[in-house]
Amino acid sequence: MEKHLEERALLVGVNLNSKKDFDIESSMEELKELVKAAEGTPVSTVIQNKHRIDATFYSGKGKLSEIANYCDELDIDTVVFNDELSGAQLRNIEEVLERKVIDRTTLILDIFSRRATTKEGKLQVELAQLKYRLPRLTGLGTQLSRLGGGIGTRGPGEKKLETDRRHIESRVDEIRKQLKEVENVREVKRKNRLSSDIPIIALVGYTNAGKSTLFNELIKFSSEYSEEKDVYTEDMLFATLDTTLRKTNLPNGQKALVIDTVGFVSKLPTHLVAAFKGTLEEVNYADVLLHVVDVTNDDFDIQVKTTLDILKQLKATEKPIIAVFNKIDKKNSEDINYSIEGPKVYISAKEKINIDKLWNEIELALNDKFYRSNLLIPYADTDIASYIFNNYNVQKFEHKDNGTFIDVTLNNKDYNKYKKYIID
Ligand SMILES: Nc1nc2c(ncn2[C@@H]2O[C@H](COP(=O)(O)OP(=O)(O)OP(=O)(O)O)[C@@H](O)[C@H]2O)c(=O)[nH]1
Ligand SMILES: [Mg+2]
Repeated sequence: MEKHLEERALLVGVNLNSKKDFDIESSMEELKELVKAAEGTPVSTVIQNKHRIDATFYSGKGKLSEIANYCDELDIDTVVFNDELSGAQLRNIEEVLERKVIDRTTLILDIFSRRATTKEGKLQVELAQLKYRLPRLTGLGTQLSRLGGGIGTRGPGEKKLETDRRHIESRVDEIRKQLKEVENVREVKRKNRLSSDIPIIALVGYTNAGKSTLFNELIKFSSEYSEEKDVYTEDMLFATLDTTLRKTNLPNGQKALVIDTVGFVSKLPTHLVAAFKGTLEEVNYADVLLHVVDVTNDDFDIQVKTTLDILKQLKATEKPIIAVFNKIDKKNSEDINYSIEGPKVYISAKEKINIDKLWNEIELALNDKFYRSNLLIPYADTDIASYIFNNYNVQKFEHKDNGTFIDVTLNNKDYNKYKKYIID
């Protein structure tokens, strides 16, 4: 029973004036982008200054009747709140506004649900959605009976939600079991990867920073590269969600793996972080993290903090992290005075500026792991020669009288292991 094809959204935020967070305008601007990413139409924005969030109505009750009037005037379908709402808040607000009410968490979950393409991704989002809905069943009850479609209605079917808690709980168990299986497969793959000792480079950062664009640039160095290996890039929040892993080569010839990961956002729902733990934990197995930052965003400093906070939650801040200030085709690097720990590089992934400098930093970060070596492997040890051929990009080789000569850059472990074959 939709009146129009578009879903017209009114955005509501409370300004708490806390200094460490995004200022309210930027936060609402981001909410607008999130609504667009969920294919809604942001029509207008309401901001209320308050000392704290109202436990009953989120904004004040007076403000809410004002919002109800706007809704009529502007022909609003859906009211989107900039924070997570409790079941009681949802119910109360909906009673006053008499239309669909969703919060920031539902919006993000909805976008994830649209973007997930792998079985694992889909299960993870559904798990997060169910965990979000479980304590809000009563709040959502009234709303769901009137829901037509659109944002927030994807994922677990509404019929399922109307049934009791137990039904949801058993679905949660079922998903957990299925996820466990997927995780086991992932674990096996991961073990294989780690045992081969090929270094792993993981891209992390705020959504829309340019991770996937850089990823596509970095994998071009693989001898096996073809365009269909590229991942999707778009000027849109959460363009890519599923983790992608591809082979590449460092300038020194060493093989490496690059991982593109899901982008972060402020107020990333905790259930989502928990549900995506399996995917996000990939960063823990990386040898170096490239923290991609969009310097054209006025709030990139807060985006950096948000990203580092989430990495801390994942216990991934012990890794070497290279700060990659991206999009310098649009901004002078001299104008970016931001101090950050560890190495940093200014690049443009899109215009391919300073990619070589980035590679240098990557090699440096992995440095203690690599040694250019000339080996002479006797024919009695051909299994070792074939191990090296299978796992490294050999620079040069020659079959000599007394064995195979190989010129190769070895990692630390193999260098120590095969020291006895090294010749000058
Ligand atoms: N001007 C400019 N734009 C860039 C650069 N790198 C990426 N972009 C653009 O930024 C937008 C986002 O790029 P993506 O690579 O999709 O970003 P992402 O970090 O993967 O984003 P999500 O997958 O949505 O988290 C796209 O429109 C890119 O074309 C750059 O160096 N300069
Ligand atoms: Mg991406």
